[in-house]
Amino acid sequence: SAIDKEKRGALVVVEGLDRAGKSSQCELLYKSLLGMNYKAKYIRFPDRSTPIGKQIDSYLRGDSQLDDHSIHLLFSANRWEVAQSIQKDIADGITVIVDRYSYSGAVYSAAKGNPNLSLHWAWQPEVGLPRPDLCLFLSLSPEEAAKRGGYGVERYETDSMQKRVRDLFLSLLDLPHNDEICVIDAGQSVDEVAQDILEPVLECMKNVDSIGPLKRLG
Ligand code: NYM
Ligand code: MG
Repeated sequence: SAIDKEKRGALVVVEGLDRAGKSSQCELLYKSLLGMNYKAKYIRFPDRSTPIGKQIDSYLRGDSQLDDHSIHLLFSANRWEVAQSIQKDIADGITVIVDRYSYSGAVYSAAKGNPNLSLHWAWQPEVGLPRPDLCLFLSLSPEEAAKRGGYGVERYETDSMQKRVRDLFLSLLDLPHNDEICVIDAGQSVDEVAQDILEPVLECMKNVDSIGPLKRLG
């Protein structure tokens, strides 16, 4: 049977620029896994429902101003507040699909160009969080992104910011310890992208035993 009580779940993160199609693809992946009788959950960051998430939401909408470091740490705290429940779900055999994670956290803050907020600084609060077994980066060229209609009205949704975010995302892919990152061409049709995502996810779920227990971000 697809459900194996011995097996832990997999921690699968979907990352990418705004408009790359992350949320639609997470939804499709979640439904596919349930349809195959796997135990799965779909969560997203920022989780705007918690008190910290409400502060983040207000900041993103432009209703409040915060120091770049403060908002950065709130985004990270918003992950730490569910870290234990993620670990529990994984141990209970549930595959957890995460829409944005520490990679967004580090690159969006570093992309602001604050000279006191480097990518290195931005990564530090993420150290120790559950480490994804697989990170799918939905890669979209700036040209393809531009075809997908206008941005929303939130902070960071500008061409110059997205370009810097894209460059920083790509630089993260080069890091030697990031071998769990898989680049997906998000410029394809919805079905093609879904297929390209499902394959490595099923492979990862099959192999979690050989990966061993859930690791932590270093
Ligand atoms: N964002 C998201 C960050 O700046 N840091 C983070 O840690 C996370 C998780 O929030 N433009 C930014 C990226 C997005 C914005 O996310 C809202 P979404 O997925 O569009 O709701
Ligand atoms: Mg967005």
